[in-house]
Amino acid sequence: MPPVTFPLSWDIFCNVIDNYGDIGVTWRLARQLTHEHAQRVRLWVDDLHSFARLCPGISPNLARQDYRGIEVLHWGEELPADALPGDVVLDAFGCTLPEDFLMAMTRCRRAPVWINLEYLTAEDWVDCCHGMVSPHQKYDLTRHFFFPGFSARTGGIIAERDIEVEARRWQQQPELKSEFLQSLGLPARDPEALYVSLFAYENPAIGELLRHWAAGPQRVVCLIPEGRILGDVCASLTGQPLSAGDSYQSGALSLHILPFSDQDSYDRLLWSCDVNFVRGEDSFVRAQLAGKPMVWHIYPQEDSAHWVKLDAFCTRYLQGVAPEVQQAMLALNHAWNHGQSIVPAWRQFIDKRLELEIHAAEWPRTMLAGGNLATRLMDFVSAQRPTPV
Ligand code: TRH
Repeated sequence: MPPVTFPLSWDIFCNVIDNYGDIGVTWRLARQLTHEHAQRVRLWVDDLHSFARLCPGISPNLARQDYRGIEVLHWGEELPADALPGDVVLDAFGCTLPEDFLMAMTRCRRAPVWINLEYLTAEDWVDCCHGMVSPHQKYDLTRHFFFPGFSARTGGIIAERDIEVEARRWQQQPELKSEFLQSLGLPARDPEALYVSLFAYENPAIGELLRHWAAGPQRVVCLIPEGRILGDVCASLTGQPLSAGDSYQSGALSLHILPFSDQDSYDRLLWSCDVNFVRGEDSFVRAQLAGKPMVWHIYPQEDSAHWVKLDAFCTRYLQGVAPEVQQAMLALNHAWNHGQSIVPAWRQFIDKRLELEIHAAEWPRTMLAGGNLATRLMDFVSAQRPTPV
């Protein structure tokens, strides 16, 4: 199918459930469709305050604003009267489209391509479910399920066209890393230290890990963006509350609390570290794109479905890697997600750091072999809507 060569108009709907993953992914997609595929994007977001945290240029109190070529609308109770659906309507992560908007979709001369963007998983079943359709029960509309994933038969992984090149360029220039750290008010990079970024949910294992790092002998610089792990961090140190700008030194450990930054700066943080602890969905993908060893705090689900997802990812990620290296990665990810027995698992992981580094540096190419998510989405839309109206 030839690629779409004309700009389509897109409506992307994002309901921020909690945390930053939903808005993180939709904002990234909106940017990519606009800047790399010349599409016209309207992004509807129900919580602009969360949005503004990872994109400080957004004004949380405006009903409508243009930012970096994207029209951002506050998705409130009532839709603006002139909200006519675009050529493509995408609801992210199963959010429910407003009834008025659905009705407006039925009135379009040509029904919009309607896509539900699902959460990312490495499980095999997505190969069969990607692209499935579901007719609307009430209206003459068809919804398509678009599953991100790691295989050629899925919707792929969200990643900007040049992200690998940018990350490598950054990592090959130690002075860029040092300048970046200094821009955060931190000392220039210590070439002897291990740099660890740590973005995670609450986790009782953090105290044990910090004490282990403090005991040395390896110097560790631990950089923690403000977030849910801070309570456990401060409980395990002095008990005093911690906030952005605070630092703590104990033995071989230097710990710094960073302000929550915009997405691009967060990438630079990941590119500047040797090991990245990440969580959820989007930071998990960014750590893979950074090409460095990583530890994933998966978003916990009530029915424990996250364990299956964690293992499915590890199996896919570690294909072709020596068994003892696989074991090291698996053990640390399990220990971190269980919130216990972290030190033996950390030791094992660090022991295999070189092998894990080599693998992590190769992984982005494997993962993006069939094209990134935005490219596959454009192809998908082309297939549904091959000619301009
Ligand atoms: O915030 P999260 O825990 O989001 C989660 C997951 O998406 C999960 O799948 C979903 O079900 C749940 O929310 C509701 O983690 P995630 O996905 O990594 O999103 C964090 C976003 O914040 C990501 O886009 C990176 C960005 N970020 C910054 O921009 N600056 C920062 O300083 C940090 C730490 C993160």
